[in-house]
Amino acid sequence: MSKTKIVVIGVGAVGATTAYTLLLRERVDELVLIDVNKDKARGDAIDMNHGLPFVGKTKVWAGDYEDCRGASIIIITAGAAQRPGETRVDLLKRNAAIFENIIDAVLQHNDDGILLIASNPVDIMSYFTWRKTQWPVERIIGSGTLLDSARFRYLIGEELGIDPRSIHAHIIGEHGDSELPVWSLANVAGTSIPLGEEKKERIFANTRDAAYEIISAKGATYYAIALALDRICTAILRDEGAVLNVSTLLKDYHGISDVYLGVPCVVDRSGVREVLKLSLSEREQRQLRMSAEKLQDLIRSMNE
Ligand code: 6V0
Repeated sequence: MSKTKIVVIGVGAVGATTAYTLLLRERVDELVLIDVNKDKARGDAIDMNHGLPFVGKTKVWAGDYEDCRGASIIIITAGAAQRPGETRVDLLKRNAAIFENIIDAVLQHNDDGILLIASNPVDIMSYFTWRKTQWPVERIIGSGTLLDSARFRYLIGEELGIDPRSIHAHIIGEHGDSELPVWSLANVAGTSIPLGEEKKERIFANTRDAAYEIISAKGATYYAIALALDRICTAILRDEGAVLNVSTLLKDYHGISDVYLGVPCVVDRSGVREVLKLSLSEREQRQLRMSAEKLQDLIRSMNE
């Protein structure tokens, strides 16, 4: 049987925690860590290797771009982290330059893997990556609003005293300030969520602003995003057909095209196999279009 390999590019808070999560859950045979800061990648690889007597047999090493050869998934978490008070879009210019170099280097050694993007602003970075690689769109996936939806489900679950895994609720759109909650379809076992408008507004505000709160408290967010990235990798590696709110290219989605946004997608070995079209209310459709327009304006302004 051929070995499964995942490469993590950018071994900072998110990259290292993601690699550690993949290691703990024994997802792959080979795990490669790449960072411009080679000492950090080397140190993390040694540290993780010392834990191997306590977990399964994963080979972990600090590598270089040639190690992308044969990788099923290449996760990019490289880039500048969001500064306190900085919006995700302020990060755009700093991260776009970093991405140019990384993608060029990956393309020299891999042309059939799946690129999973987490660096912010994730929808724009994913769109750039798709444009630059010219790979089939299903193989360029952004982590999208999977983390936001998890936060949303957790907060609803807390309010109702119900396990968040039993809450079906979606955050869609930009992973960022213009994202929106799809309250019209939120449910527990098909029953609508019994919460008043005020509580719903508070839950959504806490979801949308969670990153700001965590960053001002401890400088970065990494545990939940690592679990979200692990979830996407697992759906791919096990060919699950799982429905996950990842960022993908929209084509006439409620009139929106040519932009990456987080929406429910069927994820399997091929990547994003299918985009699911939610029956949104008029208001939600309007909000989603505004989210798309915000990102499209930004993309345009970057090209000027
Ligand atoms: P960090 O801890 O500063 O790590 C970034 C890493 O990238 C560092 O180790 C850098 O050395 C490395 N790096 C920088 N340039 C390069 C390069 N050219 N090649 C290789 N490595 C490089 O940041 P952190 O891990 O906290 O965040 C990483 C990215 O993830 C940021 O853009 C965050 O905004 C983003 N996040 C995205 C989330 C999501 O839901 N998609 C959630 C949390 C953070």
